[in-house]
Amino acid sequence: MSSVDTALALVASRFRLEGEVQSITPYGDGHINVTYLISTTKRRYILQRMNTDVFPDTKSLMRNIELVTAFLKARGKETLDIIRSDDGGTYIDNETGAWRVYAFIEHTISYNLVPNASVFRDAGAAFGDFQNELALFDASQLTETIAHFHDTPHRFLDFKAAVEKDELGRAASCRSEIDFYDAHADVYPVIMDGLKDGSLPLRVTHNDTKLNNILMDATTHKARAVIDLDTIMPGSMLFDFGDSIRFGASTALEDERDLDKVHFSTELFRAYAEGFVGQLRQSITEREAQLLPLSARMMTLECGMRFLADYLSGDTYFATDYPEHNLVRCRTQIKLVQEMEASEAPMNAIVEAVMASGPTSTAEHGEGGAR
Ligand code: ADP
Ligand code: GN1
Ligand code: MG
Repeated sequence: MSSVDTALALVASRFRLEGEVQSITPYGDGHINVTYLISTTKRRYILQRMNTDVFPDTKSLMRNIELVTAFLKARGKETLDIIRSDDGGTYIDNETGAWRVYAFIEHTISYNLVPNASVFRDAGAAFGDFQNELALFDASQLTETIAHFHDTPHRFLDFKAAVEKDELGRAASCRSEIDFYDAHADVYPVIMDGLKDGSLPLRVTHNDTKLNNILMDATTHKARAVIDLDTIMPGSMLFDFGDSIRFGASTALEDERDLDKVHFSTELFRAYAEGFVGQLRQSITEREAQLLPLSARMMTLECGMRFLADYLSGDTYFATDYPEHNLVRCRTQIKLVQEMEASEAPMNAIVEAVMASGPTSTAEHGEGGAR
């Protein structure tokens, strides 16, 4: 215990942990919360300092998670298990921030890069299944944790404001990236307009479906639990599909500097679509299916402009490891959008084929890699 940071040890001591704390170390690759792994003499836990700039209403955030995880547990699903604080609450507040603890979900892996198509197909099925579960959940109980989260036109206005302000004088060095987002402005309203005019159904969605927000079993590589439940809110199924493709159907990491390594893989797109649509065949509408390829582009455009806006504003939102980190991330997103644009016809054909086929079994497919 002597090697454990005193402030962290003090936080940990406020939760009902089994065993004596042996170590508390930084963990995972999330961009928003600060995550630690606690090892005690008995078991392991995840400790998180929640990002109260991003989620100012901690009480409502934790209430959402409490409600959703209780619901999922009752449905027999493996999910986050909130460890109570000494006063029986779901989190604590002190001068260092707002903190929560989850049971560590053992014997799992979260990937930053898809290892093979079959894992990605399974992730698609798990997020599709998660969507089905949320459809049974009474959404009126939920608080909206971040307003306008996937409102792309709204994100574009924020982006334009960051360019205009150019707080650090960085805009001149990323003119071509800024121009790229300006040139795509006509695409941004498509999903939001659909939600507004009713041509797309409003559902309850996860909204942050990147691959490292799902834990796969370390032995079978099958999906075990969908995690990072902070952004569960009303939304479009297209947000969940598109964001998974943005992150997972790339041949390289989100922050790969060498753009020659960054490619959009139509085979990974196919694998994910098979898994996701395979679960949602009963509820997906024709219009949603038609927009699946566009949703991938939309979420990649949106995330890229968020990275660039954060770069221009001084890296206050996403965690960064070096000064150009957000710009590097933005560039991978642009490369992916360009390749998605060039792949529109095959993507449409894949969706048509997936919609026309019956439920798919993972066993029918090989372990084909990317591309
Ligand atoms: P962020 O909001 O910053 O992305 P996450 O809640 O996604 O934070 O956690 C960051 C990472 O920590 C996840 O990608 C995952 O690898 C790991 N993680 C989070 N919760 C658990 C858990 N209960 N069990 C095991 N690993 C976890
Ligand atoms: C953030 O929290 P994390 O790292 O799983 C972000 C997502 C972005 C993603 C980009 C609450 O996800 O919206 O798509 O980074 N989450 C929030 O990697 O803003
Ligand atoms: Mg996360």
